[in-house]
Amino acid sequence: MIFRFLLLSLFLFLGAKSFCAQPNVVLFLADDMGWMDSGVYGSTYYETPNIDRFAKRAMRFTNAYSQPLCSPTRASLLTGQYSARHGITSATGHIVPQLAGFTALPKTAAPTIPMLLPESKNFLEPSQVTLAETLKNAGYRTAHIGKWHLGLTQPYWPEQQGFDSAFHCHPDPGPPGEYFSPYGVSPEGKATAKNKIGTITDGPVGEYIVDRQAAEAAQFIKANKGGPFFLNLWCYGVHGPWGHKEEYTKHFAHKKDPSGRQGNPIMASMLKSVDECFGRILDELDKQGIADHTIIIFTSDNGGNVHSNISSEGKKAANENWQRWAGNQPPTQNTPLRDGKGTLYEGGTRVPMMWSWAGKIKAGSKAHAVVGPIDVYPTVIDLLGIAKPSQQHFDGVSYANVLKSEGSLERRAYFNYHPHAGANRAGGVWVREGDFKLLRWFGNPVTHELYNLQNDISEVRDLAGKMPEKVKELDRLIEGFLKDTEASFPQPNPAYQPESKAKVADPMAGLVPKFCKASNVGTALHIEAAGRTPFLGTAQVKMSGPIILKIRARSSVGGHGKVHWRTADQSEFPENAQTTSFTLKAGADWQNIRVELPVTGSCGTVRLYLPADRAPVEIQSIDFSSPKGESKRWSFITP
Ligand SMILES: [Ca+2]
Repeated sequence: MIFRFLLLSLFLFLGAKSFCAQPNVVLFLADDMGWMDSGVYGSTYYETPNIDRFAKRAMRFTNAYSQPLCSPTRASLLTGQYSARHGITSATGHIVPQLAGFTALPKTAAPTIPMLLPESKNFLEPSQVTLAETLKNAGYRTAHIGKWHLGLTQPYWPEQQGFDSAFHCHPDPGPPGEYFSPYGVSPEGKATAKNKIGTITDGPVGEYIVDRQAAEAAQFIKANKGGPFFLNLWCYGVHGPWGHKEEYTKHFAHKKDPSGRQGNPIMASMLKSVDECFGRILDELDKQGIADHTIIIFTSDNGGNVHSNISSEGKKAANENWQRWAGNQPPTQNTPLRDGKGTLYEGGTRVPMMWSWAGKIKAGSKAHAVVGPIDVYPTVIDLLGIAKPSQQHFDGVSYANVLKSEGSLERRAYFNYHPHAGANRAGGVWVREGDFKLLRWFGNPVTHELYNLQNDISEVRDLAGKMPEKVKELDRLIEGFLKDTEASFPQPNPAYQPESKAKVADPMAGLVPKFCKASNVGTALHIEAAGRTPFLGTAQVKMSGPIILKIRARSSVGGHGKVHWRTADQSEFPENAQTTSFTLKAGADWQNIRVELPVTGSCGTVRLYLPADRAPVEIQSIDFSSPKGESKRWSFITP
């Protein structure tokens, strides 16, 4: 009798304990999935039924941000800090970690380099008290599954940052085995490009790593259904080397996007796999009866990739497959957002973000608060009633009140920092306050762009010239941000010596006007036609293709222009070949025109034909760049 009484007490005690157990947390992070890359966010091409059904039980954010690249976002999610503070400012989490005491900003640079440029930290500092550590200290079982990208060597692995178990491998900008088993990961040794080291084990031949991630996650959920647990699933899709299931790809190859925006069947196939992985996690939570007792977060680590694989140059084997299915298409299109991954424009930083928690977060709701990866950690622990670890500095704030529909997020401004833009280019930082976004480009001199995202989400109307007071006001916020985070931001190189004074004095150096008159008026270059086919010629675009040309121009009547090139080994411009056209719209606003030049091999001479036959064309800048980081830029704005 006493025994039965004790047993009953024990049962009641355990029952009460499991009833009171903290809710579980699932953080699902997609790789390189853009803001427009799911049905619920507006894609009419990709098929994401699981993400879409999740939205029906979640709160969906319309103004959620990431950093422009993966490692910085990942570090911000786990630390609650801006990249300017944690120091991982670029996608360098797979590179050999720096030695202790390294400083991000060099003290000197060669006289040919105009700016001192900071170096990204290649690892997450072990002294950071991560979200995983805080949850583990609160009694959670913690698992990391997938891409880590926050440190190449063992001292910087997830097991050292609060994860009880981890399924991962290094180096890890992408998955092992080109997405398919055998993955060829060794448990021990030195990680190199050819030698993957980590805890990922082979599955059946041909197993797809994203499916395996789902299986690992389901197993973890089942094993820890009594909770509480933290599942950190960082999906390998949709990133290079673009391994995809051809049976899915075939389906999308026959599909047309009714909106005409997207149409890459490889991306669509890979997104379908990511969606299935997420769906399998939702199903497992349902199956174990714990879905309502789990906070689920879905987001991405940076904006959609619009620059990879746009020509057949480069990795031949990968590209043959890419070419077969996707031609010269980039992975995705972020329209209406400008640009993509790796840039500070909205296409690079605005991402999907959804949260669900049954009974606490209103199902099928939408939030417009400006939030980012820095806020996830403080928000999660606030929802769970776990105290902030006192030794951790937080830049992010909790928006639990937004999630619980109890209030709004009281934060004046949100920042995004990316001090890298290719070799010899300094990158920038932006601040968002309300609808306004000010970009500050590091350089000598510093330049600005100002947009009102409320009516210009595509960032085509730069208001910096029209609203100098607003620029000043927001730039003061940026100044405060750089100081507060102790950012190592680019500085003018005191040793810089321009090659020759003449080159500095003449912003047109290297540009030859033909059939036109070009005059530099200090704020722009004015091109007036003096013949039928006015163009600017240059032999200074000495870089290998593919090349991106960016022109900032305007014209009162607009029209069509084109770019014609010959390569270094061609003596003539090929007739009716090697041209790409572009459109300059009529109007008084400055337009940022982006032209992709599928140059094969090394570029020789370029002719930039301008629609100046009916009215002058004004140009503020011309900027050629290659994915390798080479660049040639002309700016006609006098500092
Ligand atoms: Ca990424």
